[in-house]
Amino acid sequence: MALQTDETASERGQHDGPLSRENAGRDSGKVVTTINRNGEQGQFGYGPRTKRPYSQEDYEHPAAAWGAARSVANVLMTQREPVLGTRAMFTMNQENGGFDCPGCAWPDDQHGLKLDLCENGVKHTTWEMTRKRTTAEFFAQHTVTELEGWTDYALENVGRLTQPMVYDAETDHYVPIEWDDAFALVGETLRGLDSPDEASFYTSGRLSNEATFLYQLWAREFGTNNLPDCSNMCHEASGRALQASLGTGKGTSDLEDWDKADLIFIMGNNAASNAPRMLTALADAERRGAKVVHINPLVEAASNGTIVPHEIGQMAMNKVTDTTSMNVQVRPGGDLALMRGIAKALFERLPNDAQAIDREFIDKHTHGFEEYQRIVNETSWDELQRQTGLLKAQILQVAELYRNAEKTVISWCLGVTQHEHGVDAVREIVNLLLMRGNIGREGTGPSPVRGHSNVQGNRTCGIDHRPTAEFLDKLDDVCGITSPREHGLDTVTTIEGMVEGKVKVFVSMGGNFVLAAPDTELTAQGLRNTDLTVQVSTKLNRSHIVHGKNALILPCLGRTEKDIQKSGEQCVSVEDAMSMVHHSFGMKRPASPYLMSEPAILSGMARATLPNSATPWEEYAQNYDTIRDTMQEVLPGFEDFNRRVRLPHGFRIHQPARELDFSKTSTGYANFSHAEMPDVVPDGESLILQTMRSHDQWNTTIYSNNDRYRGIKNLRTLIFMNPDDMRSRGIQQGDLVDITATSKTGVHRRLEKYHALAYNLPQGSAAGYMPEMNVLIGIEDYSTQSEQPLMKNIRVTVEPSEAQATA
Ligand SMILES: Nc1nc2c(c(=O)[nH]1)N[C@H]1C(S)=C(S)[C@@H](COP(=O)(O)OP(=O)(O)OC[C@H]3O[C@@H](n4cnc5c(=O)[nH]c(N)nc54)[C@H](O)[C@@H]3O)O[C@H]1N2
Ligand SMILES: Nc1nc2c(c(=O)[nH]1)N[C@H]1C(S)=C(S)[C@@H](COP(=O)(O)OP(=O)(O)OC[C@H]3O[C@@H](n4cnc5c(=O)[nH]c(N)nc54)[C@H](O)[C@@H]3O)O[C@H]1N2
Ligand SMILES: [Mo]
Repeated sequence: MALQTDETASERGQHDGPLSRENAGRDSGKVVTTINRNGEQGQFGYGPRTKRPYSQEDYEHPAAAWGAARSVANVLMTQREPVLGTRAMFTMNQENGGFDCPGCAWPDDQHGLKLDLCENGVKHTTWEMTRKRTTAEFFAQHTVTELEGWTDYALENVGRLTQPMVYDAETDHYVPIEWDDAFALVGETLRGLDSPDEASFYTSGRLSNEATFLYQLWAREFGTNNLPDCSNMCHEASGRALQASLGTGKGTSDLEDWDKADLIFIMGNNAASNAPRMLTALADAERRGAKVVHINPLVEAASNGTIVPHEIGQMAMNKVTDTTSMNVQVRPGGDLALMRGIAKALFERLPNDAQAIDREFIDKHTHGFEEYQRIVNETSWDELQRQTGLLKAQILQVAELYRNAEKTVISWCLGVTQHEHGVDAVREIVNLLLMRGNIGREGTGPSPVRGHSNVQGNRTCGIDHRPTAEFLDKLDDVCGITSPREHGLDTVTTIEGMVEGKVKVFVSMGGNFVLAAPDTELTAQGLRNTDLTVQVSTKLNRSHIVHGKNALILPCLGRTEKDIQKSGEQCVSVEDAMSMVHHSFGMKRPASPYLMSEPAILSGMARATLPNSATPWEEYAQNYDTIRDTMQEVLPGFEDFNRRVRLPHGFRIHQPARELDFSKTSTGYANFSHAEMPDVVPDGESLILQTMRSHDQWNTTIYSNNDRYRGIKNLRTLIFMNPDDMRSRGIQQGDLVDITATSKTGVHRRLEKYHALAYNLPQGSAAGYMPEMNVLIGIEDYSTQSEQPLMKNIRVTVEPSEAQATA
């Protein structure tokens, strides 16, 4: 098969040297801040560099149609993996073996009959399985300073990392290092610290349960709870809210519940791009007459109808299945008010409709209902309309659907959590569910849509900078260690700690911290300030280029690859967004013979750090069954782990709240919350900017500059604006604009020369892409409820650029 791509070398951005205005083409967005050492300005779109013109058109096709197949084919081609990529599609997410899709955390279909694949899962998998390689020769050819000028697309596109590398300051090159020497460097540096709290251990949500357990064990045996993770930027708010309301950090619904619900809310989630396999559930829902309500300032593609990916026949006939009943374009941050409005409508019906709420459920299982009812009744419709940006009639319409549904599932994602009042908003969602007893029954429940494929398992298995005493006691008891009791650093405080010189070692299991975190410039400064950065990764990324005084790149096996240790072939396990734990077997030959598995790397680093440790680190790495034997002693719900993980669908972790056992809350009942309604209406001048993903990206990994479902080609340096907001600022379609963010403490941060594009979103709001726009998010801009950075709520002003581009 011919391996051709339609991109040129210059578009790959590999050979065109440092970014300059001349070679930026139309993609002319510029940050005023810089993360490069030489102080040179100019980070543009993080995707491939292109001179092609951009375009925007209305996207009217259903989600997951033939465009999806084409888009998959493009990635397969550019990654030179057409054959294996296709085969991978058929071994992913299968009940009898195969590997867990390393993409999102949406659960596998329980019936085991459907080939439930998705475009973005295939892209994600192919990106990992690429034939391209980042070799020692590559690093010998390019200094780190030179690589600073490459786009992020170009960095990852060099291919899979192949051997451990260490930074050599004298030559400004990464040079090869033996694994044992790398471990020794980690061990020596950590042992040389004045306190274990001078190290911070980050996790991106891909790490398997087994590796996760070893990671937190290493950190705690060493003596710190500094375990920041991507959850700190993602669903921290959900965890805290659900814990306070229900005594569990997770949703209680599973896919069966989605299959039985007669009403589903999708709040703040771009499902067609970010949880594409959800489209199957939505199409099924529509077919059986269930209602689906999309609550989002944008009308996202999942609400436009879908062609269900596994229904090949339908796909061939281009047969569209509807996926929506209603779109509710709430104002950013207005979700709490909307939930309250629905509750108010139900209360107002009570005199004539006693069944509007479930009195019996409320009396038997909940606490704090009267106070909640009082607060809701006291909130005026005027204020509810103002805060939601909706008309009372629209709210009543949603309330009507909710009243008439027997069984409701409410799901949400980052549009709800990445706000100042994210915790209150999630608790308000739970209030609404409790009112009608929509929990602990089939077809009901809260259902946060998690992000990374194992981000939920990471928390379950101990990644938590605020661990409970109960967990630590058990860990200490079983593992014979003495864990520290003080809470550790999260993402935001780790950045602050690095900048202040208090955090001197930064270890990262996966991820791309410098781009994923807020305040890019400060985060970069922090990382550069450390004595050592350790990146365990599969692909080259910006966090290898923005590094500490010493720096290690430790390449690991990906989830698709065979993992052979002393006791034979190993499997790992993951937990999906609905608490199902199942195993994952790699099937492919490793990208390089020098790669080590994540458990083996962790074991090596731990041994070098803790020479007198009684923990059987070596045995753990040789046979993961022994890790699981220990885990089942420590983690509730993991009894008989080794047997149950090998069952065809794995097992569901027992969850008391799902059985209406709320004994883990402060009152022993499900708690209604009584939050004050926040004022989320922007003043006339500012807009509330949200940062989101395009269709063709996985967090900081950008596959292309297209965002198909939003009709965008060849452009990431854009800001979507309401046409009225453009008009009142004298901005025409496509004009270059400067964006100035004002942080909570009044600090300004700026992005220049972004293209303003008209889009259907509420007046006063705007949208653009992460991670480019992270430079606008100040370190001080985090929620006081969850410490989550305000990634969906940046106060900005937008004005025409002084000099319009001459592109
Ligand atoms: N293909 C692909 N899949 C992914 C990822 C990826 O990058 N690519 N990332 C994974 C990860 S880690 C995560 S956490 C998830 C993220 O999944 P999403 O939450 O879908 O991620 P975003 O792209 O940030 O989209 C946020 C959505 O919230 C909406 N929104 C913004 N503000 C508000 C608001 O105030 N209220 C409401 N109701 N809606 C709002 C936006 O319009 C947008 O639709 O996806 C996971 N899956
Ligand atoms: N402005 C803004 N910022 C955001 C968000 C937002 O919505 N807006 N979303 C936030 C969210 S929800 C998240 S989850 C974070 C994401 O933050 P991260 O999880 O830190 O970032 P990723 O881009 O997912 O990480 C990609 C890198 O992971 C490595 N990798 C891939 N597979 C593996 C593997 O199997 N093992 C190992 N060891 N490494 C691997 C590769 O080297 C790749 O370059 O970003 C956050 N940042
Ligand atoms: Mo996430």
